[in-house]
Amino acid sequence: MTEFLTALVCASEKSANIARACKQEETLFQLLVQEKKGSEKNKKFVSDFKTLADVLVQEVIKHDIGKKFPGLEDYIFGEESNQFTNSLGEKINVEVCATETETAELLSKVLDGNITAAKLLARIVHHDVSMKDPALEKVKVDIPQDTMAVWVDPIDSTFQYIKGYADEKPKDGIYSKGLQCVTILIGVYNRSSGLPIMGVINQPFVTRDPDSLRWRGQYFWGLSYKDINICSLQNQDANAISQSTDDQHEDPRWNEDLQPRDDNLSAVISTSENEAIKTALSMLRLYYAAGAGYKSLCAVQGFVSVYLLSEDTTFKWDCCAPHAILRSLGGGMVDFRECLKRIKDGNLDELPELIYNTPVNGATGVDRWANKGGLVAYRCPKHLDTIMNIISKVNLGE
Ligand code: 2IP
Ligand code: CA
Repeated sequence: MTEFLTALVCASEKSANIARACKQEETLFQLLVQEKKGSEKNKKFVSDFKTLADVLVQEVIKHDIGKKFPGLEDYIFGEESNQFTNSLGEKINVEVCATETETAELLSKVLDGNITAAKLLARIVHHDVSMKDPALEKVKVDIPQDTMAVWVDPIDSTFQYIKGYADEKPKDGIYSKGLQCVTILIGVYNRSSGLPIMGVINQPFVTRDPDSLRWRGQYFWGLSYKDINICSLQNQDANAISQSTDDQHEDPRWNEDLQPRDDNLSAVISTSENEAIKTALSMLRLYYAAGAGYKSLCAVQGFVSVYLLSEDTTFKWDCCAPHAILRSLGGGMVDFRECLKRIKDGNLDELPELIYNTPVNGATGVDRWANKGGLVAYRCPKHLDTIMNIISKVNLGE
């Protein structure tokens, strides 16, 4: 498993390089933006965009993982279709070709003949990223490849990516908008149970060097399989994992040091959240932030007790990776409406975790993979319980 998780992290790092490269050159970036239409479109937005970065990143992840783990490429699913239309109206299927030169030629068609930009991107696409992460090397778990499938969100918060605000100031570590809200999400789930197993969240834009104006990013990973729970944050947060490989069998669910220390409950929500929920949560420390992946990351990092969304505007690819990481930390991601119902019925013994292998009955297009009942992402089950109890007292006006 070391190899598999390392491959996911490497793919996310290569993807982050592509995301940063596409952003670096504003004129190039303008060429890349294309509006999504029809069933591809998220109904939440008046217009919904995909960028060449989204499409290329998704193809790179599919290609790199599929090459290392043959057979898995047919089980890697993503948000984007790989078709792109250039300004001449030509439809082009973006893919990683056998050689850098061929990829550059293909990309130059999408980039209206801009061969310099195409070559630059092709170089990154074909440049192998290697990784020295001692924590990753300790992950010795055997998971049969044919039980796994993957959800990819190549660029979450495309809107913030396109806007590209670089000078936002965080409040208690949380950015309400800006490039910091952009994430790349790769989540692995079990094909038959639909439960998440492992995930990588890559945040390509975290700090910017004031002289070179170049961005640096960071990544987080987690694995939760049978009784094994291991997460990149364990080393940073609490130094909880010792050098022995056997320690990965210690379940961090019981490690208090890994739980958010703040008893002062908090939540992060979308600015478009239902007013009744906003009012109910205003008794907590309440933050607003863009990006489903980024808000989940705030819960992963323990910046907030929960990320809560009452609407159906996130999808499987938004949640699988953060959900796996939260599970590895003793938390999870549940269906908001089902959770509310069970709490009202006094029956929250079993949590309604989100699952990733079942489409929404009768839905079409992207809505097939929507998280229909909304979601709550949490690290500490006790905090989830308290916050859901608060919400259960509120009339949501439905
Ligand atoms: C979006 C993105 C949005 C989010 C929406 C997601 O994914 O994360 O930011 O809305 O739910 O589906 P909000 O920021 O209001 O939470 P994408 O950018 O990949 O379409
Ligand atoms: Ca998304």
